[in-house]
Amino acid sequence: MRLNELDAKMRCFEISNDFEILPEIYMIARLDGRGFTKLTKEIHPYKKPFDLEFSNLMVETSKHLMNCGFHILYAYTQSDEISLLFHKKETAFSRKTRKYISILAGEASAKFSLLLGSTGVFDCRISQLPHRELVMDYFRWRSEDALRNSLNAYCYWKLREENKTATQAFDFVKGMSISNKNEFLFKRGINFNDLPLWQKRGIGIYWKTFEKKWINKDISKEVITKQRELIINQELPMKEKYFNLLNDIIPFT
Ligand SMILES: Nc1nc2c(ncn2[C@@H]2O[C@H](COP(=O)(O)OP(=O)(O)OP(=O)(O)O)[C@@H](O)[C@H]2O)c(=O)[nH]1
Ligand SMILES: [Mg+2]
Repeated sequence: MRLNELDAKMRCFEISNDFEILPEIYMIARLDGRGFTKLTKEIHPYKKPFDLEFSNLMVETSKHLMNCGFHILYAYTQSDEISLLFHKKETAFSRKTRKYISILAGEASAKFSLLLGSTGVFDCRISQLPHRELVMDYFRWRSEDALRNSLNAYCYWKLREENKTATQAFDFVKGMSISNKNEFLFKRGINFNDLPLWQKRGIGIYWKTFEKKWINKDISKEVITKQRELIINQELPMKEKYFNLLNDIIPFT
């Protein structure tokens, strides 16, 4: 059998499950650290429940993903996860999910591992959202998940400091209302309202375009070009204000 015949014969086994996301559908990839409970405890002990150094690694990894060949409008990171919103008109790799999932998981794992100095692996999944309101719901979902996890994590680690076992602490937190959790922390000197916003709401990363003046020596004239830079927002707003921010970031066409 000639090579081109063998190629045709074998290729179909590789691509039979290829799936291309329909045009105009919003795509959001979410990457999540694999086994980061162990990594943040045993391999690289980080401060509990939040460590700025760990968060910075997640931000740097998110920035890298926004610069690795896709048209990504917005990255959102909290805990060990990163969500990436693609431009609606993204056409890279004919919108094949296997390409997005494998490349992003690979890029995130490689970048994070280099920054960390040991292995840190990410999985990746993609949500396909048919309209803009669902994109807003998606980011509200992750933001509210961050807030709930933050309150729970502060309570959990306080209880562990007070010599409760992991199961006792977990069950105790599960049985408390939100106001009881706030009160529980307040009695122990933590005002949850005063904690840094990035710990409660996560961090948003998006592009800002600005004009730069420079001298073009060839024509001896000042010229203005448009450039872009990444904004790291560690004080994301909530509710309507968050939707307004997202509306500014996501083009309507
Ligand atoms: N110490 C510390 N741990 C963190 C920090 N941010 C995230 N983590 C930990 O990262 C883990 C993220 O949770 P999960 O993704 O559910 O747990 P996982 O072990 O990664 O499990 P899989 O994702 O299913 O592989 C939690 O255990 C958090 O405690 C941090 O700033 N400091
Ligand atoms: Mg994880």
